[in-house]
Amino acid sequence: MMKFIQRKVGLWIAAIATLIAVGAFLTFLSMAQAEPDVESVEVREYQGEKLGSVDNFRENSIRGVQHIDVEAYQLLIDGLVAEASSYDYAALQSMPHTSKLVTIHCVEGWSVKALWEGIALSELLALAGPTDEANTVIFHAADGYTTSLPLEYVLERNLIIADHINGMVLPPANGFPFQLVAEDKWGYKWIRWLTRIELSNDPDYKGFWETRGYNNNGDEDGPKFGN
Ligand SMILES: Nc1nc2c(c(=O)[nH]1)N[C@H]1C(S)=C(S)[C@@H](COP(=O)(O)O)O[C@H]1N2
Ligand SMILES: [Mo]
Repeated sequence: MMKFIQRKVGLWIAAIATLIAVGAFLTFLSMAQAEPDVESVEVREYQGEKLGSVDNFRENSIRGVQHIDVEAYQLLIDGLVAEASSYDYAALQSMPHTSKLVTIHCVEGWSVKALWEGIALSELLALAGPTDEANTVIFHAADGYTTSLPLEYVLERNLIIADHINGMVLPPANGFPFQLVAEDKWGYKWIRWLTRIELSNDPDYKGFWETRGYNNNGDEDGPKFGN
């Protein structure tokens, strides 16, 4: 009798051990076969240069992080242009992209060096055709934020609107779907959650922080306040 029970227990243990082994093997197989999710892995070094991280940004948005519905998203280009136009996210993704290593400096004292990838504004503006009077680009965002830059600066420096940072799709906190990479300008010129690019003939237009005392040129090596 004792022997019989021992044999039965032994068989059960063998069966359970087999099940566990098979389970572990199947789990291993599925993990080994899973495609690595490239888009969610942040690049932290580029051509030998250390990059900052999306975790280094300090969230100080005027209305908190915006969550944009990519299906409904439209980027409007209007104002002093030959033809106003708007593009959905898929159309913008199919446009040529370029990369730039640029550091963003906030007037509050922090900075982050990152690899930005996106669409050259010169491309988008060429499609719209700014009129001869246009000299200023006013940017509008989903949270009501605005800022502006001289058209000449935008074209000469070949500014991009980024949809990727450090090899990842821009996270919501960083302005998904697009953040302006306003190189050499203070962080308040780097508008996030961009929805509209308006061509204007008003070089004195002042955006959200500019109307609250921040310098309208916004040059990193210039004054932070006043004009
Ligand atoms: N739409 C929008 N864009 C914005 C802002 C904002 O509040 N709303 N803040 C600006 C400021 S002051 C900075 S420094 C940069 C980066 O801000 P973050 O650190 O909160 O990402 O985004 C800029 N773009
Ligand atoms: Mo800022």
